[in-house]
Amino acid sequence: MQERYLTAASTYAHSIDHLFILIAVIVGVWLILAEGMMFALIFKFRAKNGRPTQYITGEEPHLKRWISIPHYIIIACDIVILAAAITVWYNIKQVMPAADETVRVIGQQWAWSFQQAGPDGVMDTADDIRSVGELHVKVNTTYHFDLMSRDVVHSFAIPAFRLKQDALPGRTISGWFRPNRLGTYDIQCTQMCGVGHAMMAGRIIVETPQDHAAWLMRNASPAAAGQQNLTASTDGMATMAEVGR
Ligand SMILES: [Cu+2]
Repeated sequence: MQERYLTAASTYAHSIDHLFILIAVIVGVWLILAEGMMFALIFKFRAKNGRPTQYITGEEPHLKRWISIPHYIIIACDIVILAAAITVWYNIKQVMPAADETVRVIGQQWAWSFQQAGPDGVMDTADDIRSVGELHVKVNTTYHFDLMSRDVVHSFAIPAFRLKQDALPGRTISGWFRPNRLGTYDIQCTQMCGVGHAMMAGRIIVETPQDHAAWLMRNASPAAAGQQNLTASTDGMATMAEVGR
C-alpha cells in the first residue's frame, strides 16, 4: 500500500510496510470506536428537557465492564503489535544474512561518504573506491554496512529501503540491506546534526551487475594512482558536494 507513495526497493521494505499498516489499522479502529463512543455518550447524557447532565461514576459492576472488557481487548491488540514488531526487528536488526559485499558509510557535517572494495573485492586495498554523496550498489546483493560518524550523531536513512540507522561518533554500527529494484533513490540524514543538516542528502544507485562492474572499473583504475588522489581529495569533495546542492 505504501508503495504507491514511496517505492519499496529492498527485500525487507515490505515487512516494515506491513507493520505500519497493522499498527495503523489496529490503532485506527480503536481511535474511531473510542471517539465515536465518547461523542455518543456526550449527546445521550447531556442536559435536556429540564433534566441536568448526568454524572456517572462508572463504579457499578455493570458499568465497569464497559471499561474493563475493552481494556483486555486492547492489551491483546498490544501483544499482537509487539509480537509483529519484535519479529520484524529481529529479522532486520538482529539477524545479519551473510554478506556478498561490504560498504563503509561515514557521516560528517554535512555529507555522507562511502568506501567500498574495488575490483579486487578486498576492502582497505589500493583500489578501494571512495565516494561522497553517491553510493553505487548491485541489485539482488546483500550488503553489510559499517556505519561511523566523524563528529556528531547522524542517521543514515534510505527511505526506499525502509532503512534508518543512527551513526554515533566513536562507534561502528553494522547493518545490512539487499536492494531488489533498479533505480536511484534518496539517502538522507534523519538526525538534526547542525545548520547544514538539510543539505546532507545523497543518492544510492542500484544497478545491474554489469553496470556495477563497469562503474567499478571506471572508478578504480589506474588503481594506486587514483587512490592517492581520491584519498587526498575526500575532504575537499565533501565541501564541493555541499556547495553543489
Ligand atoms: Cu543530519
